[in-house]
Amino acid sequence: MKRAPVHLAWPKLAAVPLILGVAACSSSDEGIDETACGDGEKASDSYCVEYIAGGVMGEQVGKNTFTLHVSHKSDGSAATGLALDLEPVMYMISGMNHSTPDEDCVESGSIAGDYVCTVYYVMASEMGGVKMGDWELTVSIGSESVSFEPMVMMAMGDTSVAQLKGVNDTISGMMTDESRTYYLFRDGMASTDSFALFVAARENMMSFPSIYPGRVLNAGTSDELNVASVDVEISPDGGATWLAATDEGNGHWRVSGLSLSVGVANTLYVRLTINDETKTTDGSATGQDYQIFTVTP
Ligand SMILES: [Cu+2]
Repeated sequence: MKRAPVHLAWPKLAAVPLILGVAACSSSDEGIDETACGDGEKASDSYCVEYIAGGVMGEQVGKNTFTLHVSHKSDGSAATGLALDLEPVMYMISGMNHSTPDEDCVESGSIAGDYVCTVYYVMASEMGGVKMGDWELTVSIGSESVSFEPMVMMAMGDTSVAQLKGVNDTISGMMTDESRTYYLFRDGMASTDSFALFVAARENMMSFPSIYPGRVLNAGTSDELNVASVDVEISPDGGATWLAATDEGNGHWRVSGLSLSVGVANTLYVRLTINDETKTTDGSATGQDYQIFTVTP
């Protein structure tokens, strides 16, 4: 057997400092360099950001509350008093990229550097094993930002989100006008007495503002809608009686006085009326003018 030439089997003397240089660099990435962030943290110029999922199930379609822990890259200390801005975008396989509603982040009153954030996902990363696209969640801190790639699962069990559509309430579509879409998200767990919703609308593919009286949608465009009145109503008895939900601010609505059965799936009808137009499931005037939620207190 022929021996390999020495210069191929062993590094030349001149290559040794280069190899040592690489080795020194990788050891600094493992903790000696104090300006690096830890495993699983995302780094911006000044900060390290850790994403702490809100539940063991990870992210799902519907309401997701999670924590971002922010520390100073320079010394690892908790970074307090920051304003964090969220921008979720789904890059669809189909090419139809879009955002989803969110409520940004609120600084924790108990743990320094923790910020509690809420995103309402309208779509799963994959459905029934078929990939729909990839979510990217960009967190901006001043002029700096980091991005996470949450895997959003389909929701199981109780209804997490449903849509209703405008009838004469339309926005400009790619070809023709289309019904404005409203999203009704289950807002936390129901009790036997009360059930809460977060209501948002789609202004365009990248803007999903919450809905409450005084909100102006698509301001300054031909699609502008001044939301003067909002009625969110819930029927626990198949539409025989309707209970008005209370406006809790910023798109949060809660109905009380329900008598739901604990531990079993109850059926609630949910109706949305804006400026005296009741939204329907298909945007037609004769369409079903409520959505059905399965709720297990
Ligand atoms: Cu999507």
